[in-house]
Amino acid sequence: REKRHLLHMNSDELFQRARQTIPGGVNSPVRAFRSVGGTPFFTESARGAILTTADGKDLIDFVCTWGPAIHGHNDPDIRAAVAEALDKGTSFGTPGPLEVEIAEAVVSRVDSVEKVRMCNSGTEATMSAIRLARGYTGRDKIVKFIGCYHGHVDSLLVQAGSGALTLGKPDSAGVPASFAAETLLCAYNNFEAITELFSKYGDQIAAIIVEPYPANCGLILPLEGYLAHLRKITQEHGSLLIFDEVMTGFRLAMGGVQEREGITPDLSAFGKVIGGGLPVGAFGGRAEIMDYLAPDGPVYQAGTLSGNPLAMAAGLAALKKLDSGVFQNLEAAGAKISEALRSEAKRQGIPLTINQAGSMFALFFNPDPVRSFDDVQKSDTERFSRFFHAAMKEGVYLPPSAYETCFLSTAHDEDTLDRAIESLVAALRTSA
Ligand code: KE4
Repeated sequence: REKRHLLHMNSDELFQRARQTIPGGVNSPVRAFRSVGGTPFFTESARGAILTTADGKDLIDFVCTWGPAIHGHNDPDIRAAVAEALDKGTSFGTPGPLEVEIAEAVVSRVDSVEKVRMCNSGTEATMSAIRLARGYTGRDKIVKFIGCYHGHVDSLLVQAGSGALTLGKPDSAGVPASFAAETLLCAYNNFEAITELFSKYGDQIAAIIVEPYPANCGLILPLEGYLAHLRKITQEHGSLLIFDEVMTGFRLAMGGVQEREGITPDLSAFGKVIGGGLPVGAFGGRAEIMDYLAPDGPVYQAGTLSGNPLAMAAGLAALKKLDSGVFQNLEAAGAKISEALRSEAKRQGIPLTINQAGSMFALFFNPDPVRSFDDVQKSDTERFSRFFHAAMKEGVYLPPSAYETCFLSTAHDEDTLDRAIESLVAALRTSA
């Protein structure tokens, strides 16, 4: 009776109930709608580009579960692959053939990756990558950029983006000052600042970790030559360059941003798409560095469910469905919706800047170009909140924070996109 009852509650009832046993009523802060206000809706089911809420509403989804659903929700091929794996059991705690298959699938798609290790989230991937960089170089300092978010790793929750930024507390409680002291902060897209940082600390810096296209403070694109500058300066000082491609990997190109920009990082972190909707993270790079990992090397890293067959089956199915046509279609869809909204905002005299790359785009209520975290901060987040709720009324679910990025999937077909554009244009007008 209890369970049946839960399934028939509406979102408000579920949220009140959830808050009694789950902190904030959510299992991840950004889902709580704190930054846009109101109470979150609960999702009952999802298919293609549509989320069906516990209130029986269908929403066109531009969050795509924060990236994984590049083929849309409930993709039949991914579902079939998981069902097939399920028949054989769920987790063996021993190596299995699917792990070899997905490792080879990653290595064959990302030039900079010679060896890769699976884990269970993007956070584990970045946490492991920085531990490996410290073990490999024997150095302690890590450089991250203000506004970038790499998961809830203690030493990276310093001036982080995403939920940390949304909550207005970029630095998390519970992180000892001694941990944060090993993290050096820098402004993204500022050539001099990173050069100066390295001239001061270069020989202590194990690595730079960077979202090559920062997507946890809205979406920011690199200035011409900036990523090459990071590559050069790390090489000059014997530090590693870690690309956090948890969001962009296998989404913005088969080989992610490193393929788009022609930059070879030393290590990369992956997640989201590579799990096909199940919990997966991964990190990889040159064999010479990856071989420092236990059991061969001195850097310990582990995970009970790392490489579990269900998640590997989902991830493999998602990777196998990716081809150049998918990326071309997603690029065209991203450009189409961005262009449509830019021209409508212009027509309505609304100060709206949209940064877009492939199937990712971010909306800033800001009359000027947004190329740095400082520019992001000048955007009107209050207006974003009004727009978010107006879009919801029109049946479109945008990320519930101005510090996130919108995602498209291959399920956002022509008709869905046109309906979404119509709704968002109406929402621009009603939220003026
Ligand atoms: P997870 O541990 O949440 O799987 O991945 C952490 C992570 C690492 N690196 C980047 C670039 C990321 O964007 C993320 C997670 N992204 C957020 C969305 N901004 C996940 C959503 C959430 O926190 O609920």
